[in-house]
Amino acid sequence: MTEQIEPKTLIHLYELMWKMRLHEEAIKVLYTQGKVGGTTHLYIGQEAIAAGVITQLRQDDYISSTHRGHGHMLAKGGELRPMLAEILGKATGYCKGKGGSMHIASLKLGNLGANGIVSGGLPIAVGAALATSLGKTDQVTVVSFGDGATNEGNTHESMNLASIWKLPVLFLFENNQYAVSTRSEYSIAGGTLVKRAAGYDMPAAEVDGNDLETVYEAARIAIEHVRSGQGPYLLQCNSYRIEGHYYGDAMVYRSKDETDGWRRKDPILRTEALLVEREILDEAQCREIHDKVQREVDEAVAYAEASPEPSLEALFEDVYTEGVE
Ligand SMILES: Cc1ncc(C[n+]2csc(CCOP(=O)(O)OP(=O)(O)O)c2C)c(N)n1
Ligand SMILES: [Mg+2]
Repeated sequence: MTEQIEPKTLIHLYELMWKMRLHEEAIKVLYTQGKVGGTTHLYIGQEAIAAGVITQLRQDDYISSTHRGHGHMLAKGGELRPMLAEILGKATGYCKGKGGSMHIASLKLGNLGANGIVSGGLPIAVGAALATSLGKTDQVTVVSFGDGATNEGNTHESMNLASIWKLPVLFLFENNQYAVSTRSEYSIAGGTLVKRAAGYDMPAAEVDGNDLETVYEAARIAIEHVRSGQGPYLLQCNSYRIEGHYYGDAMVYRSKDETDGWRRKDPILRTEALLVEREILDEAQCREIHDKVQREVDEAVAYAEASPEPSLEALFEDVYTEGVE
C-alpha cells in the first residue's frame, strides 16, 4: 500500500506539474512564431516523474538531465522567467542565452545540465557522485535518461562503475515508450531495466510513472538508499511522450487512438482527481491553481520576449570557465 503524500505537498506538486505543462504549452506557441532557435523537446505527459523524484532532493544535490529537460529544471527549483529567456536565447536566461532549450544548466540549483547526447548525462552523474563521495558529503546525484539511452555503452559503463565504487547515484529511467520513432518494447531486451540492474548488483524498482504518489514513494525509498551510502539505485518510471519527439514531429509512427489512450492517464488529471477525492481541494480550487500558473507563465513569456539578446562581446565570455551560476 502506497504511503499517502501529505496534502500540502500534494497541492505543491500539483501546482508544479501545471507549471511544467503550461511552460511547455507556451513554448509551442513561441516555437510556432519562430522565436525558439533550433529544436525543442517537450516533457508533456511525464510531469509526475520529475515532480515525484526531483522535488525530494536538496538544493546541494545534483541532477543530470536529457534533451527533454525543462521539467527536471523546474522541479529542481528553476524559475519560469530565466527558463523561458534561455529558451528564447536571451541574455537574462540561465546560461545567458547561449544554451537554449537543450542545454539549460544551473550550478547554483545543482543542475549539471540538459544534454544533447543521448546517455551523455550518465557519466557526468557518476563523475559528480565520485566527487561528492570523495568529499565525504551525503549529497545525491539523480540522472534521468530515456529508453533510447538504455542500450548505449555509456549507460552500462556508468552503472557498472557506480556499483563497484558504491557511488551515490539514482539512475532514473524514464521510459516514455519511444526513442524518436522506435518503440521501447522493440528496443529493450528483457522488456525492463530492472532485470539488468540485478546484473550490476544494484537494487531497482519499476513503477507507473503517471501515478504521482507511487513515483513519490518509490523515489523516497530510492533516495534514502542512495543517501545512506549503500550505493546506486535504479528507478524505472513508465510513462508516455504525449508530444512528438520534437515539437513539430508529424508522428506518423503511432496512432491517435494510442495517444488518446495515454491522455486518459494524464498524471496531472490523476493528481487532481486525488485532491478532489480526498477533499483536499474542490474542482474550482484546482482551476484557480491552473489559472494562477497560467498568469505566471504569461508574465514570464512577456519578460523573456522583452529581454535583450546577448551582446556580441559576450560571445567569448564563459568559454572554458564556469559560464553558469
Ligand atoms: C549518442 C546519440 N545518438 C543519437 C542521437 C539522436 N537522438 C536525439 S534524441 C534521440 C532519442 C532519444 O530517446 P530517449 O532516450 O528515449 O529519450 P526521449 O526522447 O524519449 O526523451 C536520438 C536517437 C543523439 N542525440 N545522441
Ligand atoms: Mg524515450
